[in-house]
Amino acid sequence: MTARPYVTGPGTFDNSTVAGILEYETPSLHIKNLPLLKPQLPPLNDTSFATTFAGRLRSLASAEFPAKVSQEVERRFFFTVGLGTSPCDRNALCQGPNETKFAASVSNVSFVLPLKALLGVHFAGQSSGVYSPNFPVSPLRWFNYMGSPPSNTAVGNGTKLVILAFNTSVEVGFGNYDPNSDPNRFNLVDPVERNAVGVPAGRWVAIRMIMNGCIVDSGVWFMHCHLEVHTSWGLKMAWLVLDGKLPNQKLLPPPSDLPKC
Ligand SMILES: [Cu+2]
Repeated sequence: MTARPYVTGPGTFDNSTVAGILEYETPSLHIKNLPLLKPQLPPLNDTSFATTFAGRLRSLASAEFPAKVSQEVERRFFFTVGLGTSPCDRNALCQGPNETKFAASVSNVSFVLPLKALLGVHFAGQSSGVYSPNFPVSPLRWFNYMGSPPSNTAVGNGTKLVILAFNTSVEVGFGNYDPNSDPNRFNLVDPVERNAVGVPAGRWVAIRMIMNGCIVDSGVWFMHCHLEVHTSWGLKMAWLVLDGKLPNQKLLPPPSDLPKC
C-alpha cells in the first residue's frame, strides 16, 4: 500500500510517499512468489480523481447501521473559510504580505481564544463577557468565492459563537452555493457520518447536524481547520448547544480531578 497527499494550494509541505507491505497470515494462502503489487498513484493535484473517490464514500444505511440524516432543516448557516491577514503586533516580526501577519477565518471572523474555557464558563453560568453569541449566520460581505479573491485580505476577529437549542437540526454550507439547484444533488439517503470533511478550494460542501445528543451533544463544540497552523491563525468557531429538557439531555459536570490552571 502506498499513500501520499492530495494538494492544490501553494506552500511547502511533505509530499513524499509512504509505503507499507501487507502480509496475510492465513496458512492456506501461503503461495510462494506472489507478485508485489505497486499501486499507481494519481498526480498530487488530481482534483477530479480525489473528488470521484470521495464522492463514492457512502454509509452502510442498513437496519443495524442506519444513516441518521435529518430530512428537515431548522437552521441554515452559510459559512466561508479562508486565509487572510491581520495587522502585525507591535515590535513583532511578521511573515505575511506587506508586513502583516497571516490570519485565517470562518466567515471572515478570525477566532480569538478566550482566556477562560468556554465549556467551563457555560456550565458554571459565568459566560458573561467571555464570548458574544452573534457568529454570523451568513457572510457579512458577499463576493464570488470561486473567482479571484478580494484585494482587501484583512480579516475581522472575535470570540463569536452560534447558540442553538437542543435537538436543532442544522445545515451548514460553505463557498458558492445555489439554493435553488444545489439541494437536489444532496445525498440524504446514505451520506457518511463523520467528524471531518474536506472543503475543496474555491468550492463548497454541505453538512447536516442534529444537536440531539446522538450526533452532537449539548455543550460547546469547536469546528475548526485540521491544519494546526490554520487553527492557530483563527480558522475556527464554536457552537453552543443548550441543554434539553430531559435529564439525559443535560451537560455533565466536569470531572472532579479536572486540572485547575
Ligand atoms: Cu486550513
